[in-house]
Amino acid sequence: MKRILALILVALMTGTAAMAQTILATWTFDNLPADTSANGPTPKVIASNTDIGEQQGSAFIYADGTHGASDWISVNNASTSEITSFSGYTNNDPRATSLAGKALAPKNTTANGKSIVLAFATTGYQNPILSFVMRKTGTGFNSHVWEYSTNGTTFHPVTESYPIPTTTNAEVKTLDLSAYDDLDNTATVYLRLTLSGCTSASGNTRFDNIVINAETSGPDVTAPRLSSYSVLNDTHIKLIFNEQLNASIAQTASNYTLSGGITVSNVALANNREATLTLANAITEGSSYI
Ligand SMILES: [Ca+2]
Ligand SMILES: [Ca+2]
Repeated sequence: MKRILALILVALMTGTAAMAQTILATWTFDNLPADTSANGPTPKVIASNTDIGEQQGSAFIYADGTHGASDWISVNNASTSEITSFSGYTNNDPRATSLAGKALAPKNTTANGKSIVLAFATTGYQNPILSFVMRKTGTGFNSHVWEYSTNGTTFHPVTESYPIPTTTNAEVKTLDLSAYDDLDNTATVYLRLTLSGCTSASGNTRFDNIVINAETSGPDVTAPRLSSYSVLNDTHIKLIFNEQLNASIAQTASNYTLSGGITVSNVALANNREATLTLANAITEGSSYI
């Protein structure tokens, strides 16, 4: 058994460009009151879930006339009501145990042209993606216009869109906002949805399981660390790293140095984490290579 007591890798390796998605904020409306319930009317400011996401209880939906939103009429047991809740959905619920609970439901012809605003932070994150499940009644809002802002005052159009359902089935919708770099690493992002096309007082569109995902911001500047290594034979050493490697850098033999005059002639990379080095000169049993 050959031993290498210590191995110094003078390798500048950066992590792979593939970055994990993080849930920033979620609204699942588990117990959202309806406009006919004893604990109604439906609130016009709704905090994000406190059971999932980076921003628990600190991201908000506004329907109260602030932050660029319209002031929706929310009253109990009245035909003037423009916002309520209905039974919800499990589609797009990011929690380990999904719960249908309730769904937020803007309604009424009087609300045509009104807007709700989602406000959240992307500090330390980039490329936000919005997703949700929606269900439109036959006379519900058939036009959705999305805009974005970084100050809650000046809104810019989001040109991405999704087809409005032509049936009353629940459908999951996604709005990829990665192209709007103003929304990367920003203290407050405002997404505004303006609804129109409702054709009856009871016509409504239900929204549930609203999720904001994003990627970690900026390049990964922490170099991979060696987790373990094994000596396969006197000219081959296998190195296992703690994270994925940049393939082109990891496969460059000159990025690896060993002491004792040992040079690396070839690198074979497996699973982007395991580098098997072929040594130009054989290592000697019992010697130390530092
Ligand atoms: Ca729900
Ligand atoms: Ca971006």
